[in-house]
Amino acid sequence: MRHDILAATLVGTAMLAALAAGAEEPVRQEARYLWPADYNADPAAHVFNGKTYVYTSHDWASPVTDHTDGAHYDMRDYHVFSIDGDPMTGEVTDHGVALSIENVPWVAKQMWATDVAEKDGKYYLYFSARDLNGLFRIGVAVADKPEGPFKANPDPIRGTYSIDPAVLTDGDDYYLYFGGLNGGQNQRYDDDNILRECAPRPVNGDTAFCPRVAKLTPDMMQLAEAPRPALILDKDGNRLLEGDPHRYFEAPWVHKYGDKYYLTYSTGGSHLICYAVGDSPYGPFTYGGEVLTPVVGWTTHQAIMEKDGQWYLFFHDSAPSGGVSSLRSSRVTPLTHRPDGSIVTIDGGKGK
Ligand code: FUB
Repeated sequence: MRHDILAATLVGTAMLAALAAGAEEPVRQEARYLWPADYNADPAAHVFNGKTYVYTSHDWASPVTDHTDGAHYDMRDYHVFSIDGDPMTGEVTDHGVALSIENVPWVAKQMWATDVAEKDGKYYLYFSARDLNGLFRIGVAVADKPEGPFKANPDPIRGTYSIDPAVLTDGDDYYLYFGGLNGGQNQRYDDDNILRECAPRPVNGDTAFCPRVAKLTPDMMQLAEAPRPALILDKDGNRLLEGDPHRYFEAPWVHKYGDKYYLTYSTGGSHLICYAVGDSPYGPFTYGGEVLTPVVGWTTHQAIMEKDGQWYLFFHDSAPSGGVSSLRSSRVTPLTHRPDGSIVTIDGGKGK
């Protein structure tokens, strides 16, 4: 069977199965590993010039064994891949290192998740890493081609903190989302963006943290405004609470479907990818459901993109490394929006 027909059949079958079983019943479907030769995580995927490009953190067997605050996620560079044609079957090319710690003077360690946006034929790679003070900041690097190489600015973007940048391109406007809890340090900044010297982690019943959003300046190099919380609300309009397995933890990603903005994110310890829907890039976003149930490994981190009329979910798991949480592998699988705008939940493969 041709792959596009196979994918369509899988999606159609998945949708029917989900509808028959109830909206939140996860469907099992094919998911392709993108780069079996090595470990790579936090995939950020976009179509540039008709081709799919995937930017990943590059996991490796670091000697760091301290798991406090995610120290074992000790990455030192990013890779860029392209996929010809159908992301589920097309040939994957590894274009090598997109950006290395050696070339970014402000970075001390831990190059965590990244994303890339295109504007006027230039490509801007946003990345999170710890600075010389141990604080996570977000930097930007520029290239003339999607495959790089990217040249980093000597300083991080002013006013940024925490981790996991993701950029939404909305017409002529570009919005930067970021923020992750615990090792990602978001709890050290309240909604006023001010760094606290000592900030307790939230406990059950506290108002849950939300990712941050700010418009980028026209040159893509700085924030055009102070970051604000992209609120995630329940159906009654209340902020989700710490202790809710669907509350925000890290990995924001926003895609536009029709005239709605879909914020997807990881829930951390409950190991879900969830979505929330809003009418503006700033939110508020109303909780919608689960996109992906737990994968093998502790983290997962997603990107969602459309190519040739089909939507795709990119994510990672630790199955190929036998469950080592800091040795992850990126995958892609079709994603389905139902006619009512809800998303069909995909089985992440961990089982009960
Ligand atoms: O890869 C390091 C961190 O783990 C990312 O920044 C998070 O999203 C999680 O995937």
